Amino acid sequence: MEIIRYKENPILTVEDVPFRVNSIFNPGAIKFQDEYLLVCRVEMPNGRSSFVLARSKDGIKFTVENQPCLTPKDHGDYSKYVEWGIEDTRISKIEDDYYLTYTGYSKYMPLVILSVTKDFKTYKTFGPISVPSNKDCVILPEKISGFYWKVDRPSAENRKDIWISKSPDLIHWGNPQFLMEPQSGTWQGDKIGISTPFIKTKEGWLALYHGVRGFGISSMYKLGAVLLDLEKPWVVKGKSSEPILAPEKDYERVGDVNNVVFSNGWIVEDNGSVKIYYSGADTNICLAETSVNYLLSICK
Ligand code: BMA
Repeated sequence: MEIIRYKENPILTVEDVPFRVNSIFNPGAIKFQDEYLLVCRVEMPNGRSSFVLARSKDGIKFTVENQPCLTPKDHGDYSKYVEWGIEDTRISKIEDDYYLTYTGYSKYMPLVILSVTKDFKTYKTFGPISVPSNKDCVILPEKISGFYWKVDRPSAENRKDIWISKSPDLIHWGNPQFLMEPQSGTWQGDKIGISTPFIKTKEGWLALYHGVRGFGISSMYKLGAVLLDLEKPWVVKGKSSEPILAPEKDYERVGDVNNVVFSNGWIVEDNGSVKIYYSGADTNICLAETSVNYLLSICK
């Protein structure tokens, strides 16, 4: 199975949100108890983002809750790092806890915030786990060689590469190592970032990443797949040479930011099929289906 868009995309738009927002997009995704959960980014009328939970029994038809589940104001002493909003969470289940890594945006520029929940009702924040500028952070779901591992995208001068670092406790991170860089003159020529959390497969850690190519004042966001070594996650075993999903449909081409497909959440089913939740043009939430086997085949 290649990538198949759900025929009734988008599955969520502003019309499905029971309070006033400019847009709903870029959700983290997880199965929790007997439900599919999306922790969606909602851009509020003032242009700053918060998160709201959407629930579903089938992974397709979602109901958005009546109020945000996490806002910049919930960040206590760390509020100054999220004053301009919280964006694009990734969710990693580690033992019995769900860790959210997301962008905190403020005058200090984007950095990575870590929060944790057990029940998607109450959240505890640990504040920043990076200095600015950094975003697109995903924590691997288990310890490897005795450490936790995070993959993120620091910006240094004009470089936008993906790096990996490790931690004994999820709070203190070190030993950063370079992982991947943009490929000049291709669909991923200007910047890249990890999109979804990593799925453990027999062949390695599998994730989607986004590649960006600028065209004058605009740019195009597409998705590819990458495979990291299981025991040595600082080794890239393979990646797709071509994008697996690119802006083609009207709902991906036209919106608040044109020509964007962006994902930070997916769910693997027991039969190896994968539901990719993604957003078109920073304006909606869409669904596409594929399989672990297909993604592995294109990473070779
Ligand atoms: C990235 C992030 C995403 C957004 C994407 C396309 O830098 O800010 O939130 O979806 O750009 O605009």
